[in-house]
Amino acid sequence: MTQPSTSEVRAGAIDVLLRNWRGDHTVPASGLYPHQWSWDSAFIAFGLRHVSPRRARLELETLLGAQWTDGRIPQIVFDPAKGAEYSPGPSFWRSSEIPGSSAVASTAGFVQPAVHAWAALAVHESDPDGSAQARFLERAYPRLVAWHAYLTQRRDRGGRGLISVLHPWEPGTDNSPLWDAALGAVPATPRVPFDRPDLAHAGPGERPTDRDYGRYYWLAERYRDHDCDDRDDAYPFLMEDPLSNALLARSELALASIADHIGVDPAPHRARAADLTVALDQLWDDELGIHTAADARTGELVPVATVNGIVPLVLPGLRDADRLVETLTGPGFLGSGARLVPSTAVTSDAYDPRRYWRGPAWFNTSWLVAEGACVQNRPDIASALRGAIVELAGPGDHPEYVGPVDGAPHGTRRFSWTAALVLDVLHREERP
Ligand code: 2M8
Repeated sequence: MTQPSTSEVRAGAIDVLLRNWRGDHTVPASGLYPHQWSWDSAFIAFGLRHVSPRRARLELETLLGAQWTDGRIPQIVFDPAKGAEYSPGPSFWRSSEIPGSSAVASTAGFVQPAVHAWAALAVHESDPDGSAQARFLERAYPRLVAWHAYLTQRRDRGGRGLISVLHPWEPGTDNSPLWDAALGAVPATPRVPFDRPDLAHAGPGERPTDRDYGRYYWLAERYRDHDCDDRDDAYPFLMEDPLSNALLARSELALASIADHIGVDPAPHRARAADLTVALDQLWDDELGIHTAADARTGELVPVATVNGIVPLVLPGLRDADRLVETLTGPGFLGSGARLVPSTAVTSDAYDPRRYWRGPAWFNTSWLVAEGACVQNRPDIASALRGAIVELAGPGDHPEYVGPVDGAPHGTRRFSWTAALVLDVLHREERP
């Protein structure tokens, strides 16, 4: 079979983004995910900026426009026309009844990782003149500051200088074995029965089980019924996630650059990024040679090696970076022959090459690890990962994720961040 040319690959990826565009945002995938998702939009913006910087700005502005008064950027901004097509949807969250929720959109109450400031800076850099004319950074900056303040002030539930996630949906790696032990303490029986429209778009062997979904719903009901107020002392799921903390720190560095651009003091952002980088040391598991999640109440580490623990490579000055690179290239991850980074180490008992976030490789986390490899002066690793991103996206028509070793496509197809990150990689390759 002949390999497609670079221009064919680019055209295929652009086509996905054009079809998934909904006028002021891009859906992650038209069937399975018919609304706007928070961190998806940030990754989409990294690619969309090479197609239309104006749309990339609008993508982020639509999301930032749905911010709550406490500063949170919601996990999902619902499209009212698609209400029943994803669950839990707007009728579950009833966000308009929650004090301080978005005044302009119906949204979920949870959040996702803070990649947005990093994406906003990248979008600006791809079209500085258009961005300046639109006063894009000036308008985004206060919202991004409020978003980070929400996380650092309201989500440091363990008091250890790290933010906590309140649900497996928040770190974006829903079904990762990192959450198994904590979820074990959550009842699997929410009060209201739930449906699974997701199973119409992906096989039950790939998505989380009904039992996991029962627990997801139980937590979401509890959070919603407390008006999404983070001060709920008996709430049973409070985890510190290395990926969420590392991306917040990386985005603080981006906020420092944005502050510089608009004539604001960048020093507090740099200081917060440095503090978070040091605080991440508490999540280092020396035996596994990787960062991992911890229970925010006890500080107890979850001894499982996952991609969440590799993402901290994106931070300059990370204490254990050399060992972490060894783990990345070792038998659990790229040393297994995997072309993209397995979501769970192939050597872990919890590894499953097909099921959601328990083994398969996602394009966004592999792209992040490639960024991290560059930060840690390993352009060889970055280049291999970026090559695999481009090669593995096409054959399954931009799959949501792939088998890490065989590259077989899984999940939904024509998935937006897969296409967007292909475009970003191609653009970097073109640069002198
Ligand atoms: C997946 O998560 C959603 C819930 O947010 C789901 O499973 O229904 C995850 O892969 C998450 O990281 C992603 O943002 C979302 C939409 O692509 O899908």
